[in-house]
Amino acid sequence: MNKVIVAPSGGGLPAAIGIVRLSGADTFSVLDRIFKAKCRKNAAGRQKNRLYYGTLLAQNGKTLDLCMAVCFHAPNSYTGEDMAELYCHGSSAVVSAAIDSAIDAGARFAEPGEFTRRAFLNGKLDLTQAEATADLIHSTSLLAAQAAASQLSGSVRGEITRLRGQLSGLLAHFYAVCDYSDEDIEPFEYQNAADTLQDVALRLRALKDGYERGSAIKNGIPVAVIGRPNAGKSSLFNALAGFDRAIVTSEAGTTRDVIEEQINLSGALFRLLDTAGIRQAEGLAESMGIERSRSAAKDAKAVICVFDGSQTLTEEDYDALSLVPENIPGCAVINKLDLGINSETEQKLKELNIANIFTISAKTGEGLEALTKWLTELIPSAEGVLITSPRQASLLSSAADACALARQSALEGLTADAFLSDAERALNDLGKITGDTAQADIAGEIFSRFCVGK
Ligand SMILES: Nc1nc2c(ncn2[C@@H]2O[C@H](COP(=O)(O)OP(=O)(O)OP(=O)(O)O)[C@@H](O)[C@H]2O)c(=O)[nH]1
Ligand SMILES: [Mg+2]
Repeated sequence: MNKVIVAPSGGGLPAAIGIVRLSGADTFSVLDRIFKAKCRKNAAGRQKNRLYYGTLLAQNGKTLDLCMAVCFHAPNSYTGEDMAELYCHGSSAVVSAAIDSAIDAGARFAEPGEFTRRAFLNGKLDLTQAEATADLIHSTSLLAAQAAASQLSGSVRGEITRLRGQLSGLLAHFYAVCDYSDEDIEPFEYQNAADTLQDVALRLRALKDGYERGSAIKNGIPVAVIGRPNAGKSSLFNALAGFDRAIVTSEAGTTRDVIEEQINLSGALFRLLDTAGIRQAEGLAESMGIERSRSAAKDAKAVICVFDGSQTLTEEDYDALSLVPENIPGCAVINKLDLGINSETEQKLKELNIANIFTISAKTGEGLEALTKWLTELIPSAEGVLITSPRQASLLSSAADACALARQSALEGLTADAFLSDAERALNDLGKITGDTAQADIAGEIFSRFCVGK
């Protein structure tokens, strides 16, 4: 029998409300020792899923708080066990004393993710939904939250279960033909099997391909701001961030390191990266900084190359431009519009056939709207079943590869062993995604990423 666990489940304290959560077979007796409902009924006598007002008692029996409590009865609770939640006044003293009281009454402090682990073990959710729960808690943009919510409601689970069904149906048919060859069973056609494996592999690869979109939605879209010193990179970075995050001075070479700030645009998270100006470095720190600018441009999903529009172009400007990778979206920003734009600079940049050129003033904010609009166009589509977990993406790849090998064996008429072992490996990989065949250590790794109380 699972011991009762207790943990704070609300956010940072102080807050209006502090939440304490209990789960385990003896939850209601622990609750009865620490919470006395005003209606005088004990937990078992009260209605399920209903809030009751009452008195919360400290370890010494004195009144600690006047609060609300609710009981959820197994199996209709988050964990699938008997559960209770206390809604106290959100003081850290009250919440920690409430937990001490519960521990004194027989509970123990929960480990990180232990409530969700119990939910998983009780079949309330699978590993994709457990991962989605963690994603939802940590989401910092509307789109990330919606992607996690879709997975939590079973989008990945449903798709994987369907594909597993196709594979297991195939294998069951194969075994049935082998084991009961004298029965009246439809013959096993390798060509049909190869077609099914092809369908499954294609779908698995499509899901895996969505990981890049999913990961950008979950973790944010990294956008590097590069350019020669004094072009106004940090000024633009600050204007987009909405506050003076990076130091701006009239000295060339002010920014020495990559500075990151997260911004939300149209419900999506962007990770803006301000960088050191590109030029012949004057010292070790600057040259290391410039190396980091190069890496930031290389690893970003989009690059904004900033030019001082009031000046003529220099070699350094061309060096900066050469750092924009060809395979990702890039744009040129002609800055310092308020000082008047040098027509030669503008002309030369236009002649370079850069697809997106924006003329702005980081100082006055003029022209920023068009640049922001360009950024929002980088937001990947969140349509369809979106994979956001690297663990799931790698298992999808491995399962797709195994399906392709099984298909090849089926088509080439190799031994049944070769076909079987690959098809079973694919099935096993898909089982690991949902947790049906996950080893304890994988599940452990997932739940350790949770906060206490979830
Ligand atoms: N008038 C005007 N000045 C600007 C504008 N943008 C930046 N500046 C000025 O240009 C100078 C350099 O700006 P920064 O934002 O520090 O330039 P940077 O590209 O980050 O420079 P480094 O960090 O040295 O590479 C500062 O004096 C800014 O005030 C602008 O739109 N208009
Ligand atoms: Mg700077």
